[in-house]
Amino acid sequence: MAGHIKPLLLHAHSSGPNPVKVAIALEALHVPYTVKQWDFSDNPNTGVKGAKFLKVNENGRVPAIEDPNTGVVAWESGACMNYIRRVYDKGNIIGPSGDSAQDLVDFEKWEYFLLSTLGPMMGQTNWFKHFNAQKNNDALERYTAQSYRCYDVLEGQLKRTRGESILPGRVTAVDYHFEPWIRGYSFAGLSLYKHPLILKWLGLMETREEVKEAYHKVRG
Ligand SMILES: N[C@@H](CCC(=O)N[C@@H](CS)C(=O)NCC(=O)O)C(=O)O
Repeated sequence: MAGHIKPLLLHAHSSGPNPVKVAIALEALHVPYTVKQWDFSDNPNTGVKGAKFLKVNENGRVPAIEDPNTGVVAWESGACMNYIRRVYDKGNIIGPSGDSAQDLVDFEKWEYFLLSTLGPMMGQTNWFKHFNAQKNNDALERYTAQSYRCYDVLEGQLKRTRGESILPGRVTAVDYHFEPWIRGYSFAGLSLYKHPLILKWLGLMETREEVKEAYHKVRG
């Protein structure tokens, strides 16, 4: 199938977590793609807040994808992931492993939990730990505590599979959503000492071919 597909263009950044999850999904489905790296500046030619990139994503964030096979442009990692699944995962390799109404809701609720809660809490933890111009311990403590709260929720879910995958059955796109965020735990100043199943799950994810190849292509 991959032989008939023109490579998608994945707009990315060399260290941000969100583009990697899209690359992992493309790797898992053997969909060809090329990576274009951007920086976080407003440089008109190289930055995500510059005129060139804003024509692709007016929100000035990566990832974004352009698909020459369909003409579709997508941004927001959740929209990119779901587009890729709808168009390129006809055999349901990375989607929900069951098809009951509960299976579909379970898949979406874990996607949305990462997109709306765990990712943003860790993102703010990173911001107040590394980038905010003034030290703000209250904010750092608040987002650190919220990140750990999310880790507790994830640890509880992983008990259902003894840390093999977030949803019972097999690894899915849900695991791909979480992987780059959880992998960045120590950069955020967090520890996995109290979350042994998350640590086990992360170790398993790191051994997977689609994960290794995605990091190789996006981060070099
Ligand atoms: N909700 C967005 C978040 C995208 C996002 O914040 N991406 C980061 C890189 S991982 C970015 O482009 N940051 C640029 C900036 O903060 O200026 C998604 O899931 O795609």
